[in-house]
Amino acid sequence: MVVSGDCTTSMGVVAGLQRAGVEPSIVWFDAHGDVQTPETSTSGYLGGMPLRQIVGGADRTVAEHIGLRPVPESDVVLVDARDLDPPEVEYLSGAAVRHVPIDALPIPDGPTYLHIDVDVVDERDLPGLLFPVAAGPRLPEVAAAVRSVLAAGNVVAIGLACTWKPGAGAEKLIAGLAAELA
Ligand SMILES: [Mn+2]
Repeated sequence: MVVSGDCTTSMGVVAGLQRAGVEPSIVWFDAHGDVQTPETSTSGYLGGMPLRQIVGGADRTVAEHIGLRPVPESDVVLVDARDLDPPEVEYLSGAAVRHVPIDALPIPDGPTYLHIDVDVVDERDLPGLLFPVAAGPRLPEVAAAVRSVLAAGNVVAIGLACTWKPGAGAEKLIAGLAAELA
Protein backbone atom coordinates (compact mmCIF):
# COMPACT_ATOMS: atom_id res chain seq x y z
CA MET A 1 0.00 0.00 0.00
CA VAL A 2 1.38 3.36 -1.03
CA VAL A 3 0.01 6.50 0.61
CA SER A 4 0.86 9.57 -1.42
CA GLY A 5 0.02 13.20 -2.03
CA ASP A 6 -1.19 12.77 -5.60
CA CYS A 7 -1.80 10.07 -8.20
CA THR A 8 1.55 10.02 -9.98
CA THR A 9 2.94 7.34 -7.63
CA SER A 10 0.58 4.87 -9.32
CA MET A 11 3.01 4.65 -12.23
CA GLY A 12 5.76 3.39 -9.93
CA VAL A 13 3.46 0.89 -8.24
CA VAL A 14 2.27 -0.58 -11.54
CA ALA A 15 5.85 -0.71 -12.87
CA GLY A 16 6.89 -2.49 -9.68
CA LEU A 17 4.12 -5.06 -10.06
CA GLN A 18 5.16 -5.69 -13.65
CA ARG A 19 8.77 -6.10 -12.57
CA ALA A 20 7.57 -8.72 -10.07
CA GLY A 21 5.87 -10.63 -12.89
CA VAL A 22 2.34 -9.42 -12.21
CA GLU A 23 0.19 -8.01 -15.01
CA PRO A 24 -2.41 -6.10 -13.01
CA SER A 25 -5.86 -4.95 -13.93
CA ILE A 26 -6.62 -1.53 -12.51
CA VAL A 27 -9.59 -0.18 -10.59
CA TRP A 28 -9.17 3.58 -10.32
CA PHE A 29 -11.41 5.70 -8.08
CA ASP A 30 -11.12 9.42 -8.84
CA ALA A 31 -13.29 12.49 -9.32
CA HIS A 32 -11.11 13.24 -12.33
CA GLY A 33 -9.98 11.21 -15.33
CA ASP A 34 -6.23 11.54 -14.94
CA VAL A 35 -6.00 10.80 -18.68
CA GLN A 36 -4.53 14.09 -19.82
CA THR A 37 -1.29 14.21 -21.81
CA PRO A 38 1.44 16.87 -21.95
CA GLU A 39 -0.07 17.85 -25.32
CA THR A 40 -3.68 18.20 -24.16
CA SER A 41 -3.24 19.54 -20.62
CA THR A 42 -3.69 23.29 -20.21
CA SER A 43 -2.25 23.25 -16.68
CA GLY A 44 0.70 20.92 -17.14
CA TYR A 45 -0.25 19.26 -13.83
CA LEU A 46 1.39 15.83 -13.81
CA GLY A 47 -1.22 14.52 -11.38
CA GLY A 48 -3.77 14.79 -14.19
CA MET A 49 -1.87 12.38 -16.46
CA PRO A 50 -0.88 9.13 -14.68
CA LEU A 51 -3.68 6.85 -15.84
CA ARG A 52 -3.00 7.85 -19.45
CA GLN A 53 0.67 7.08 -18.87
CA ILE A 54 -0.26 3.65 -17.49
CA VAL A 55 -2.22 2.71 -20.64
CA GLY A 56 0.64 3.76 -22.88
CA GLY A 57 -0.45 7.20 -23.96
CA ALA A 58 1.57 10.05 -25.37
CA ASP A 59 4.97 11.00 -23.98
CA ARG A 60 6.85 7.94 -22.67
CA THR A 61 9.72 9.74 -20.91
CA VAL A 62 8.70 8.82 -17.38
CA ALA A 63 7.37 5.39 -18.32
CA GLU A 64 10.62 4.42 -20.01
CA HIS A 65 12.70 5.64 -17.09
CA ILE A 66 10.79 3.54 -14.57
CA GLY A 67 10.20 0.50 -16.80
CA LEU A 68 6.41 0.94 -16.99
CA ARG A 69 4.84 -1.11 -19.77
CA PRO A 70 1.37 -0.20 -21.08
CA VAL A 71 -1.57 -1.87 -19.38
CA PRO A 72 -4.30 -2.75 -21.94
CA GLU A 73 -7.09 -0.18 -21.78
CA SER A 74 -9.63 -2.98 -21.48
CA ASP A 75 -8.02 -3.99 -18.17
CA VAL A 76 -8.77 -0.58 -16.63
CA VAL A 77 -11.94 0.38 -14.75
CA LEU A 78 -12.25 4.12 -14.15
CA VAL A 79 -14.74 4.71 -11.35
CA ASP A 80 -16.80 7.90 -11.15
CA ALA A 81 -14.48 10.43 -12.85
CA ARG A 82 -17.35 12.92 -12.85
CA ASP A 83 -15.17 15.91 -13.73
CA LEU A 84 -13.54 15.34 -17.11
CA ASP A 85 -11.79 17.92 -19.27
CA PRO A 86 -12.85 18.02 -22.94
CA PRO A 87 -9.73 16.18 -24.19
CA GLU A 88 -10.41 13.48 -21.60
CA VAL A 89 -14.01 13.09 -22.79
CA GLU A 90 -12.72 12.75 -26.33
CA TYR A 91 -10.09 10.19 -25.37
CA LEU A 92 -12.43 8.08 -23.25
CA SER A 93 -15.11 8.07 -25.94
CA GLY A 94 -12.76 6.13 -28.20
CA ALA A 95 -10.87 4.10 -25.59
CA ALA A 96 -11.51 0.60 -24.25
CA VAL A 97 -11.17 1.89 -20.67
CA ARG A 98 -14.36 1.06 -18.78
CA HIS A 99 -15.65 4.33 -17.30
CA VAL A 100 -18.34 3.39 -14.80
CA PRO A 101 -20.47 4.96 -12.06
CA ILE A 102 -19.60 3.87 -8.54
CA ASP A 103 -22.79 1.81 -8.19
CA ALA A 104 -22.06 -0.28 -11.30
CA LEU A 105 -18.51 -1.29 -10.66
CA PRO A 106 -17.25 -4.46 -12.41
CA ILE A 107 -14.68 -6.40 -10.37
CA PRO A 108 -11.67 -7.69 -12.36
CA ASP A 109 -11.00 -11.39 -11.89
CA GLY A 110 -7.18 -11.19 -12.11
CA PRO A 111 -4.57 -9.48 -9.96
CA THR A 112 -5.72 -5.93 -9.37
CA TYR A 113 -4.11 -2.62 -8.51
CA LEU A 114 -6.66 -0.63 -6.50
CA HIS A 115 -6.12 3.11 -6.78
CA ILE A 116 -8.11 5.57 -4.72
CA ASP A 117 -7.83 9.31 -5.19
CA VAL A 118 -9.79 10.49 -2.16
CA ASP A 119 -11.26 13.37 -4.16
CA VAL A 120 -13.70 10.83 -5.56
CA VAL A 121 -15.57 11.50 -2.31
CA ASP A 122 -18.14 14.31 -2.36
CA GLU A 123 -16.52 17.53 -1.18
CA ARG A 124 -19.08 17.76 1.64
CA ASP A 125 -17.47 14.76 3.34
CA LEU A 126 -13.78 15.68 2.95
CA PRO A 127 -12.91 19.31 3.65
CA GLY A 128 -9.82 20.89 2.11
CA LEU A 129 -9.52 18.80 -1.05
CA LEU A 130 -7.06 20.29 -3.56
CA PHE A 131 -9.47 19.81 -6.48
CA PRO A 132 -12.91 19.28 -4.96
CA VAL A 133 -15.80 18.22 -7.15
CA ALA A 134 -19.42 18.49 -6.03
CA ALA A 135 -22.18 15.93 -6.44
CA GLY A 136 -20.05 12.88 -5.84
CA PRO A 137 -20.61 9.70 -3.86
CA ARG A 138 -20.61 10.16 -0.09
CA LEU A 139 -17.81 8.67 1.99
CA PRO A 140 -19.78 5.58 3.18
CA GLU A 141 -20.69 4.77 -0.43
CA VAL A 142 -17.04 5.02 -1.51
CA ALA A 143 -15.98 2.84 1.42
CA ALA A 144 -18.57 0.21 0.47
CA ALA A 145 -17.42 0.17 -3.14
CA VAL A 146 -13.79 -0.15 -2.08
CA ARG A 147 -14.74 -3.04 0.20
CA SER A 148 -16.48 -4.76 -2.71
CA VAL A 149 -13.22 -4.65 -4.69
CA LEU A 150 -11.21 -5.96 -1.74
CA ALA A 151 -13.73 -8.73 -1.09
CA ALA A 152 -12.95 -10.36 -4.44
CA GLY A 153 -9.51 -11.21 -3.04
CA ASN A 154 -7.55 -10.10 -6.10
CA VAL A 155 -6.04 -6.83 -4.90
CA VAL A 156 -2.24 -7.04 -4.99
CA ALA A 157 -1.43 -3.38 -4.34
CA ILE A 158 -3.24 -0.28 -3.17
CA GLY A 159 -2.54 3.38 -3.87
CA LEU A 160 -4.22 5.92 -1.61
CA ALA A 161 -3.77 9.42 -2.98
CA CYS A 162 -4.41 11.93 -0.19
CA THR A 163 -5.17 14.93 -2.36
CA TRP A 164 -6.00 17.41 0.37
CA LYS A 165 -4.55 20.55 1.90
CA PRO A 166 -3.02 19.95 5.31
CA GLY A 167 -4.89 21.24 8.32
CA ALA A 168 -8.49 20.93 7.14
CA GLY A 169 -9.11 17.66 8.97
CA ALA A 170 -9.54 15.32 6.00
CA GLU A 171 -6.96 12.90 7.41
CA LYS A 172 -9.16 12.25 10.46
CA LEU A 173 -12.20 11.58 8.28
CA ILE A 174 -10.37 9.11 6.04
CA ALA A 175 -8.45 7.40 8.85
CA GLY A 176 -11.01 4.63 9.32
CA LEU A 177 -10.98 3.64 5.66
CA ALA A 178 -7.18 3.89 5.49
CA ALA A 179 -6.87 1.57 8.49
CA GLU A 180 -9.23 -0.92 6.84
CA LEU A 181 -7.14 -0.87 3.67
CA ALA A 182 -3.90 -1.36 5.58
MN1 LIG B 1 -6.28 11.67 -9.36
